Formats: sequence, C-alpha cells, structure tokens
Amino acid sequence: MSVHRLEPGNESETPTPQVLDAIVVGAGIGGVYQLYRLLQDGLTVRAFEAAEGVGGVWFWNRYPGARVDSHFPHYQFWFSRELWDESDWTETFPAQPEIERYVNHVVDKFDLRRHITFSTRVTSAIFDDKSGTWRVTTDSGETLVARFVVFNTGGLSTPKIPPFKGHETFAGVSCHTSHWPTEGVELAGKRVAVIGTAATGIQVIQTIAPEVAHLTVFQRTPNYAVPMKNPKITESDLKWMRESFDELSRKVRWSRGGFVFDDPPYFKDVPPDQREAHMRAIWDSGNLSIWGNTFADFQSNQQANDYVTNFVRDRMRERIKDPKLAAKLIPTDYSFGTRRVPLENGYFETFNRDNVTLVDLREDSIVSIDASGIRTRTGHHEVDVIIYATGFDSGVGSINRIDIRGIGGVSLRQLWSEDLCTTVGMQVHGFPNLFMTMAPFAPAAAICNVPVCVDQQCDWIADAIGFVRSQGLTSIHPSAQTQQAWMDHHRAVSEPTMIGRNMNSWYRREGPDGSKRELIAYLGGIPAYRRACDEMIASGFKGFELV
Ligand code: NA7
Repeated sequence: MSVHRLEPGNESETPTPQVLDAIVVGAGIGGVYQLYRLLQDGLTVRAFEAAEGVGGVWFWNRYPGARVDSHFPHYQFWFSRELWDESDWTETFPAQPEIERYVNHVVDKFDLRRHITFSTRVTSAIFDDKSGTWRVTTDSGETLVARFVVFNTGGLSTPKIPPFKGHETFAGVSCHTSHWPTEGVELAGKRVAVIGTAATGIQVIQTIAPEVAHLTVFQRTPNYAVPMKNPKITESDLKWMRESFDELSRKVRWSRGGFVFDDPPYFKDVPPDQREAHMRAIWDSGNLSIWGNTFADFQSNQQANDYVTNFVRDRMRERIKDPKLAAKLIPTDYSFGTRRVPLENGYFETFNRDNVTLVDLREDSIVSIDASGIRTRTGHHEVDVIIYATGFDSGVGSINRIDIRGIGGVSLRQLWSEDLCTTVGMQVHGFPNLFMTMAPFAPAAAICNVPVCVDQQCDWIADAIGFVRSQGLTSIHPSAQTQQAWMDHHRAVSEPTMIGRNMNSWYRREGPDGSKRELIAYLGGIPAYRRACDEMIASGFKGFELV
C-alpha cells in the first residue's frame, strides 16, 4: 500500500499527517462495503468507527427483541457471490446478534478489520481549498489528510431523548434503546416504562411484557403494525437462496423498495369481489409486502389507500379485546403506509395482559420525571426502569455532530440548518470530494431495504472517486444548478405522495423548533433514482464541478 506525504513547506511543530486517498467514517452496513470497495479499487483508506465493533445499528441496538424487518434473503450484502454461497441464516427475520455476527464475519473474511480504528469518533473535517484535500481530526487527537471523505454514518444513529423536566433525577435505570448496555438491563420482576411505540418500541414492548412485573407504555401516536411470520430457515431455503443469487440480485437492484416482489396490480384491475382474497394472500405472507406491494397505485390513489387502510384496521381490531383500548391503539387520523410500517409479533395481544397499561399521550401528557417515576398531567407512574424508544435525529443527525467545513470554510451544519439540500443524497455543492450514504433525498434515507440501496450508493461513490482519479482531476462536487435541479425533482415527485402528505413521521426532518420540515425520503422510486445516478456516471459527471 503506497502512502504519500504532504507537500513540503508545511514544517510546523506538529508531525506531518499521512495523506490518504480516502477516509471512511462508520463501519456499519454502508461503511463496511464502502471500505471494501475502495480498497478493491486500490485506494489507501482508513475507516473510523465510534463503537468498539462493526455493525453500526446492529452494534448499538441490543435492546430485547431487536430484529430486522426485512425478510430473508434480502438483508445481506449483495456484492459477493462467494459470500452468498457460504452465508447461513437461521430465521426469516434475523435478530440483532445474528446480523452482528454476520457483519463481523464479512469484515474478517475480506480482511477489513485492520483498516478500521475503533472507539474513535471523527470530530471535524475541514477542506483545504489550496491542496484540495480534507484535514480530518478524531477525538483521540489524531489528524489525517485525505483526498476523499465518505460519511457512512447512518441515517438513524443519533438517538433523540426528549428533554423531559427532571429526567436526570430518576433514581432507577434509564436508557435509550440504541444505547442498550452490552451487559443487558435487569428487567425481570421490575416495573418498567417504555416511551415510544414505533418500530423499536413495538419490538421491546412485545418482548419484555411477559417477564416484567408491570409495563407502562407511553404512546404519543398510534402506529399501524402488521404481523411478522418468522419461520426458521431450512437447508432447502439456503439452497434456493444460493441458486437464486443471479436472478435476485438483478431484480432487487431495480425493485421498488429493495425487495423482490411480483409486480402488484392496479386497484381498478382487481374486481371488488376479489379484493379481500388479494389482501388476505398478501397479509398471510407476514412481511413488508403489505406496505408497498398491495396495489401499484397505493401511494397515489386514495381509494386504493383507503381500502388497504381499512383492511389493516380490521385485522388490528380483531386482536384487541377491549374496544376502548382498540380505539387508542388503532390510528384513525392518517392512512396506512404513510409512516414506516413496523412488523410485530403479538404486540396487540400484549395489551390484553393484566400487567400492561397504556398511557395515551394524546389524552394525557408527560409533565416531568422524578426519582421514582413519570409524572403525567393526570397522575404518577412509579417505575424502576425507563426505556426510551424515542427514535433518532433522522437523516443528518450523525453528520451534523461533526464540524464539516467546505470551500471558503462554509459549515455544512450551518448550511443545512438554513437549507437542507443534497445532490442525489450523496454530495453537497461546495463540499468537494465529500460523499455520504443514507443521507436525505435518496431512497436509502428512508424507504428502502438498507443493504440494497447502500450497495448502490457505495458503488456510485467509488465510481465518482474512480472517475476523478482516472481523469487526473483533483476534485468533484455538484454545481449549484445540478443540486437545485435534484431538489426540485425530489420535491416534485415526493411531496404529492401519500407519505409526503403525512407531516408526522421521521421521514420529515424536524427543525430545531420541533416543526416538521423537509421530507428526507425520496419517493420517486429506486429505479428512477438509480437511473439518475447512472446517467451522471455515463455523462462523465455533467453538471458537476470538476477540478
Ligand atoms: P421512531 O420511528 O422515530 O419512533 C419514535 C417513537 O417515540 C414514536 O412512537 C414517537 O412518537 C415517540 N416519541 C418521540 N418523542 C416523544 C416524546 N417527547 N414523548 C412521547 N413519545 C415520543 O423511532 P424507532 O426507533 O421506533 O424507529 C426508527 C427506525 O429504525 C424505524 O423506522 C426502522 O426503520 C428502524 P410520535 O410517533 O413521534 O408521536
């Protein structure tokens, strides 16, 4: 591996840092593949990871019941046939330990670990206009210089803990689901509160209810959730997976959400007397096809959306004994599929248990937390443990933690606080040679099975870097016009969808004042997005500033 040194003339007292070709920030699903791909391309690369191990969200989210909502065989790396041939999976929806083990296996198989510095956060990245390089510092005091920097920091990595008054006075144990201690939390026989009832809260609640003395669930917005069917993976499933690699990998790249499903019919093409059977068949599959694959016009046709919404509401109602409780748990003020649809395993039955209480924060509200529990407007709930399943600073939270300065010292954090913008979710005008995955305005920001969308993004980034190097250039970033065109396109295709019209979800980034702002989910579809990205490469990055 060749390592060049900075140009002479920089003889300050601090030692001259190495100049790397690239720095990768993060060693989750995206970072691991990014690192692999850039090393394959012959670059000198170092990766930094804040955690002690690889896996990203699969390292941090160790809460009870943590499990992927993408069904077998979709949630795995797609870049290596050999890896597919030897991968073993035990469940249709693998749990956190299995995925963490898998990512570790991949890192060791491809000898990536020695390129990753663990337990180290990148704290700043400053662009030097003169040399066209990035000066990157870490919280361990190291400074590095690199031509390219890639932030594979994840769209849901920075936890959001509501600043409830007095939360620091709580005498029991409290933690956010994404910072679950490795040694676990003693829950058996305890009085436990869970705040938050979306994808994470649902998994925690249904898992811990049988073992705790009492569970108090604080729900702000009820969620639609659909049953997960999670059979064990058999040898014949694995055989099918291996034999289907070529076909699946071809299809999944052009799929609607990173899953290979049959194309759904248009609502008008399913006669009214066959709709129920059509829905039942999809429902019985026990995966996310109920979200995106019921009707082709589900996101644009109110009639189709209403039909699916009512079908799901009816299935939920069947499972909740107390009609008053059902009225609280079943959403009535928004349509199915307009927020992330969680899969569940006995979640609604959990509320039929004697040791579970639902506090509806639309009728009540949390006033404060004190030493012994949670005070609401109407009472006090004594608990030993508080679990925050309150979500993440979505889209840009983990990038905003880092002091990033582009051309002329412009701060990315500052720029984004005034005008959140990217070009295809991977670059920002004014920040040459800086790339990111799972950032706003790409399918990978929200509406996609992550390993599929991130694979495409890592490849595009590596291709852009390869283009700069092969052309003897030093830098690349989108022009202001290219960026504006992408933002205009994103808004034109994403806002008018059903998801776009729901203002209450993490797909819409929250402003500092708590107001809902830019829709970070690109809803023009994976095929349209992939075509737009491919055209940029094919045109030699027309519309980019190439130096
Ligand atoms: P989400 O989907 O952001 O959900 C957070 C939950 O926490 C949701 O129920 C929120 O209610 C609730 N919340 C947030 N702040 C508060 C306050 N202040 N008071 C009460 N309740 C609150 O995060 P998840 O971790 O469940 O899932 C994130 C993604 O990870 C998921 O979509 C998958 O892609 C994987 P709200 O709905 O905002 O009213």
